[in-house]
Amino acid sequence: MTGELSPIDRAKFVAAKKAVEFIEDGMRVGMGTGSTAAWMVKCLGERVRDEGLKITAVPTSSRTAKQAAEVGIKVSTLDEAKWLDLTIDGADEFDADLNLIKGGGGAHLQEKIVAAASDQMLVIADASKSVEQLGAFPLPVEVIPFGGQASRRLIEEMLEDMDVDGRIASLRMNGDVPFVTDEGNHILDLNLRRIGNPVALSARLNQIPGVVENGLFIDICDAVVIGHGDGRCEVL
Ligand code: ABF
Repeated sequence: MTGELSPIDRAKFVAAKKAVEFIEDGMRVGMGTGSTAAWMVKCLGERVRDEGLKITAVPTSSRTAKQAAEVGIKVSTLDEAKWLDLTIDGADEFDADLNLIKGGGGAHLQEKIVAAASDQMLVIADASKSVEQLGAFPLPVEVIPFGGQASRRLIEEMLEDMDVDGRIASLRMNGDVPFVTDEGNHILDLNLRRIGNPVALSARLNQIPGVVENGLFIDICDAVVIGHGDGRCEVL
């Protein structure tokens, strides 16, 4: 299945394959979203099929639920599973403290709920996602559509007080219309360039009415499996 992989896909694949080795029979597992997580779903599907691995699997998006069904993984809801042993998900950026930016795929709300309801969260990523300081990747913020312009203004005003280098919030589009999340909300992408204090920023964002959840994952991730284009992987 990996014969002609590009270096970037090989990096994602080896990270995903390594992470799936941590899954044991009977575990309740959260399945992330994105192209790296898609490799994880594929590898997990193989273990279910070839080894008869029995798991309770909870997807973090409609996309992942669909892919899971395609590879023969029966999915449950988080409410059915109640609590999870392990969640494996991708990220847009991670730093040395294992803080993350997520949400480039627009699924960070469900991803954060699922990760927070897990004993352990394992991130899988290629090495390009490693950063000294978070913020080069635009920070996704999920907002309810009602009063979206006012929420955007309040966010930009709040950013004046924050230790960041950029302060522009852009409504994510899908062609000519706003991008809509699985929960029916919109996404504002904050072009911050550098986030000096992710803890403070995350708290301030989530205090703004209309903000549902931001893409900063602070103290949620337990380890990162980093894949490299030559097939090596390491655990941070
Ligand atoms: C999800 O997928 C998101 O939270 C993150 O934004 C994205 C990473 O995507 P990819 O693995 O395609 O880079 O985990």
